[in-house]
Amino acid sequence: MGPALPLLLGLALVSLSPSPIAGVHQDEAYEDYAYYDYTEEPSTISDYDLSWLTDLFDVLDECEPNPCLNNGVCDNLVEGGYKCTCPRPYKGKQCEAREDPCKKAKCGRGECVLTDKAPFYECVCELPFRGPDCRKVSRCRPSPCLNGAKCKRGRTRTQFECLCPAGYSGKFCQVGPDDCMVGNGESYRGSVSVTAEGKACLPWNSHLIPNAGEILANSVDGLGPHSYCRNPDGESAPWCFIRKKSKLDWDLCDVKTCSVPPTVPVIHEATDPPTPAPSSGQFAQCGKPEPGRATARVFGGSKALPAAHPWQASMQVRPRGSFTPFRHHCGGILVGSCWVLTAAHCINRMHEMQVELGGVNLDKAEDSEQIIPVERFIIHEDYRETPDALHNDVAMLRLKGPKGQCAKETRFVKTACLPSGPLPDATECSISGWGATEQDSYSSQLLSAKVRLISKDRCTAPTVYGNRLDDSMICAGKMEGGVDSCQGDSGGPLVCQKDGTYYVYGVVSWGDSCGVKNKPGIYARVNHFIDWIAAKLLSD
Ligand code: 4AZ
Repeated sequence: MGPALPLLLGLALVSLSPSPIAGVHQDEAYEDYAYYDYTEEPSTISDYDLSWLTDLFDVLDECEPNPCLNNGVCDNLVEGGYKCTCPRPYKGKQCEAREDPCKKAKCGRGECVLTDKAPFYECVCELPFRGPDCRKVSRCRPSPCLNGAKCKRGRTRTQFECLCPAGYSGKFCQVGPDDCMVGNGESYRGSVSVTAEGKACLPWNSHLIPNAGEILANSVDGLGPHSYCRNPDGESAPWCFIRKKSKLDWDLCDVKTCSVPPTVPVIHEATDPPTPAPSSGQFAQCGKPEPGRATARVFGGSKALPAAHPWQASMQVRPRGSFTPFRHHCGGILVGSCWVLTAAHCINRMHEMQVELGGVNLDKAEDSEQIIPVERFIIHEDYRETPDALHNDVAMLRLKGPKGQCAKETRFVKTACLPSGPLPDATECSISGWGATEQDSYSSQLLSAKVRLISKDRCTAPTVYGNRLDDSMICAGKMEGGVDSCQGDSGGPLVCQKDGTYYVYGVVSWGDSCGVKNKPGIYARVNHFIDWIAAKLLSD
């Protein structure tokens, strides 16, 4: 059974819909009212009990709380619903998206990057090209060489070279003798800006990087309007995005390892004291990734940054009774300190299970990760697998530990909130997992993508899934294909943001193939299972 909110919204819709026979209904309502009026006539208008009217307006105020993001201004529409007026450069129903002025900009021999001020873009020229559209050529005037390097003109019109002083390197001699990294370079803030193969790094605010606008708005993890190599996601070394045959790709950079301990202490983020779990068995907060990091995700290049999906679990298995290493099998979603929501089809009674929380790289032991054995599982009583579909594909994993004290709440490990009602079709949500990509059967790095909720009508069209769907399922993805969940992502989250909080809206379940046109991903519809999930959470 669904929660109360869908019912409320249903009522609101009924009261809102302009009916062709509205006049008749109004007359009837008036007659009722007139009769009541006659028997108990109030002395003044203020004596009428108008609370029903204010109640009605309460229900109808779709701008409370403000659904518009990024300082958008909300207006209720007469015909129902709301409209957000978005400040530039934001757009979309809820001002959630950013316009891409780079689509129209002409940057010649340069890269179009997003900026904070109108016209919200600029061209970063590939020197010696210069000017607002990178079409002028000027090699050494002014000199692009840094650290006292001399600029030397080459034979052709565009050739130049920076002659670096001893100890300096890089095309512009920007890499100094102390430019080095410690460990895997997570704290590296130096100036190397080419990959190990010598490819020029794209600026982190390049419009080619799907989340460039958000990276720009939250200059965290050393990312910002520059093209230096960084390691925000636990890679083996600093890396950067590059252009490869006009497509976005990424590669590691060759940064020197420091030979002496750096003078500035390296702060290890994972040593944050964990917030004590409250006795209710729930974490202090749900659905809030680390401030500033929530939006600092890198998609498209498809890498997800640490702490951006802190409810993401890797469900790992090995044959029961064996001592072979655990391997990633499915995704999961942390919904309580001791409870992970996953897909029923991920569970095999012959498997011993554990979950890994707080990590992004499955091939590496990370300081931020927590590995917890699974004590028991509960498969939904109505779970059914047919050749056509997976019905009621949800299960709960009870982690090992005393009530409320299994996973510890840290900046890398947090619960997702459970939704309290439906979200509109076309809401932008995100999926994440270590599942199959176009290239590989599994990804060692956590990947993430944006998808949209797809209406039941569109998804049950004969060319899509026809009558194979039931109320336990929801469709999300892109009808045109390309962005989707896949094998190995099953059991993982489809989360949607509302007023800055993330709600788990779906559990990756099934679909015809992956990323194919007209075959979006099918997710177990969490709204349909709220009572079932809550009962398990409260049971223990
Ligand atoms: C799977 O096999 C699977 N494209 C998961 C998700 C989707 C397809 C298959 C959706 O686990």
